[in-house]
Amino acid sequence: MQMTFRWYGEGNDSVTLDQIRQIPGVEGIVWALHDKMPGEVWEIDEIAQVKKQLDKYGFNMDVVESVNVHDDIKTAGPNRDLYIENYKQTLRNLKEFGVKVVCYNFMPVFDWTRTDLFHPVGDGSTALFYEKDKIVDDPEEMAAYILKNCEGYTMPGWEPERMAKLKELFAMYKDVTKEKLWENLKYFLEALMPVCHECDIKMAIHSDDPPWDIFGLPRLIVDEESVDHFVKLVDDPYNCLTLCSGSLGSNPKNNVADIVRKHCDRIAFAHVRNVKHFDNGDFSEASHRDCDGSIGILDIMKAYHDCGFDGYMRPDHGRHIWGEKCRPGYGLYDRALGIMYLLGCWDSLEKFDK
Ligand code: DNO
Repeated sequence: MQMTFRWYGEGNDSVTLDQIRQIPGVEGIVWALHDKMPGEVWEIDEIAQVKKQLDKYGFNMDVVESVNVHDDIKTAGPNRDLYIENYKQTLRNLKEFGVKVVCYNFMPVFDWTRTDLFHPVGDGSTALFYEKDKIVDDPEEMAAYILKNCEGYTMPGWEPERMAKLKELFAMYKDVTKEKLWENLKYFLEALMPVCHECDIKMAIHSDDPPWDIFGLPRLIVDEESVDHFVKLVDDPYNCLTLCSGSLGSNPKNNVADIVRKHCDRIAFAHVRNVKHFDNGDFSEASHRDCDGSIGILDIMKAYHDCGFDGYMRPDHGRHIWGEKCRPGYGLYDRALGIMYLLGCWDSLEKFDK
């Protein structure tokens, strides 16, 4: 297992590479060109700039999160083949810098969704929170809330340019049923696989967050059955998963450790975080410590270890602690504590659980 840390880029993150270097065990930076709109080619000189920044601190750039997928690809729109060609070119350009894994998602319109980005946890810290009853029928209100409360940062998937066209986006998805979305995903991946082989880059789909339909939009990667379906849909070692414990784990019926055991060979990238469930279906994000949430972080870490997981891992969203001002879920302090917890589990397993 190789530990990594997500960083949004110079001038786009409250956290610096110099700080990340001081967290024990971080080998790679999970990065992206965040000013690129879905569908645009990532150019060599743009990637080279990030490489230069990371080289200075000795970090690798093996994992990209995310190269976002254009809505025309998700909806089989008129320009999907053009955007797929652009995606292939981006993969070829990333290969020049040794990138090994590209994380992406296939969620319609929105990326991850929460109703409160700074919800008091009770100990003076705040965390991302999902109140089920708030996600009913007004996506515009949700988008306005997210744009207003993201501390001035652009949240991937919630780009103001896209949110301004929400009605058009919803219209594009009007006839996209779950079956159609699966078909469009298959078409996209089948087109990419030869290039993935050529470039030795794994495509790693992120689990849908939350793992159920929202605002009437279908979501695919939501439970064990859908993960089974996904790996068979395009049965290729380069068609992989970014298995996000917190996303899948938001549904109390999902046993994430079981999914890890079943599909470990297809997990290229592991996001590990904890979630606390409430009886009414709401959930709050929690510290990475097992007993602070409901999803069994220790079981998950043991499952990865038992399977000999040799992919990339990162702590996921943290709480906002010690008064830190940062991107929602992406401060320094709680994610650094998260890493220490995950590495503590891993080191113990390595030593005592051979
Ligand atoms: C949330 C992230 C997601 C993820 C994308 C991948 O914090 O895990 O936004 O990066 O869904 O495309």
